[in-house]
Amino acid sequence: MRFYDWRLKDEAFMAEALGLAARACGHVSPNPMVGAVLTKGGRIVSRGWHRRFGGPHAEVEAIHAAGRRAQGTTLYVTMEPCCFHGKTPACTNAVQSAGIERVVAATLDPNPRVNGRGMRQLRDCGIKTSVGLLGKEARRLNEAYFTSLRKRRPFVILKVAATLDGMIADSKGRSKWITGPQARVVGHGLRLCADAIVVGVKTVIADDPLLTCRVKPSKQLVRVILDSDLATPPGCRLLKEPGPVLVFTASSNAARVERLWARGVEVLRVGREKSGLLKWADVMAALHRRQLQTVLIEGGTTVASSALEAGIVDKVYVFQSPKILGPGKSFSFGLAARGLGQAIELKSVEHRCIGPDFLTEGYVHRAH
Ligand code: AOF
Ligand code: ZN
Repeated sequence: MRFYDWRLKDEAFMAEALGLAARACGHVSPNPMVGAVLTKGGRIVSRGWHRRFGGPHAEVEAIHAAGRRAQGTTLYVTMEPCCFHGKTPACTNAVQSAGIERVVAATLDPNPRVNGRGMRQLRDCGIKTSVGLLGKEARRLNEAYFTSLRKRRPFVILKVAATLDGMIADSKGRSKWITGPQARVVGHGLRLCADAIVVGVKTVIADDPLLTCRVKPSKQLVRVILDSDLATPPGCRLLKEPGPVLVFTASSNAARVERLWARGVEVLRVGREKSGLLKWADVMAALHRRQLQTVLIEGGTTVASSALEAGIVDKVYVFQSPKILGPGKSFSFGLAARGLGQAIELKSVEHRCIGPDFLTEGYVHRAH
């Protein structure tokens, strides 16, 4: 019974650390979100989290907040302390000099410069260690970081706002507005946690979107347009908005490239599939090289269905409004016909009601 009590406390402290870590969503990439809690005698002494890229790490924040009270504490941290000097000094040294007695980490750090060495170093200097408490939750929180380091590609989220019959626009291409304002706010929140947002040129022409993150505290995403023939209008609104824009193309039309360069756009050439569409693998490789870990695809039809068909989507968010539209543009229109046995079946599915709308969230590939 006593053991059971401790286990519950352990979990509560780690859950607290995970909550702290999540506060940094959108502000630390390509670093992971990390939270830390120092405890003594079953009580929290101090808290910390990695707040911004280049800033102090979670453990250091917690140690700093505790001051001399860090002596003899247990550290609950959502990822193994780092053991190398990057932009900031190694956390293992800080943990050791603060006199921390025990370190409980939710996961190891997949960064090859750490990857178990942090915990080993702590053990070697007599600190009690354990790894794995709420590990699944911690891996899920940093799913983009783990995917980027382990699979050497970005973590890809597809976001769709559709009617009950799966339409993302009417037959004339109009998509404003399918879901209600509350669902749109949640959809916008996805941009906060993303590093890049991807749309097709048809969406740029039809909707003239800004593709910015307008929830607070806001941040700049890299805006990406897939534009085989360089049809992006140089006068479109998103080019007037500050922040990086990447245009992927298969065209070598120098005049069009220069017109976009003049607007501060970076134009990158990639290969074409037999279908004529740009090669997703090339696009993903380029985004990975830029350390963009979370890539949010916002459609339309060609982009959404070709991404699903290419198997590059990790997670899907479908916001569904209770409307039946009849023939329009369905987000899966470009998928090859398949039998029910071959349908793309989401895993670890969660559902939420948002005002009158309904959100289905799930993973295309095996979840954590
Ligand atoms: C930790 N605690 O809070 C975070 C860690 O350049 P730096 O010094 O900021 O180091 C970045 C690396 O540190 C990052 O790639 C990852 O391996 C680790 N992140 N480690 O001990 C933290 N954010
Ligand atoms: Zn560190």
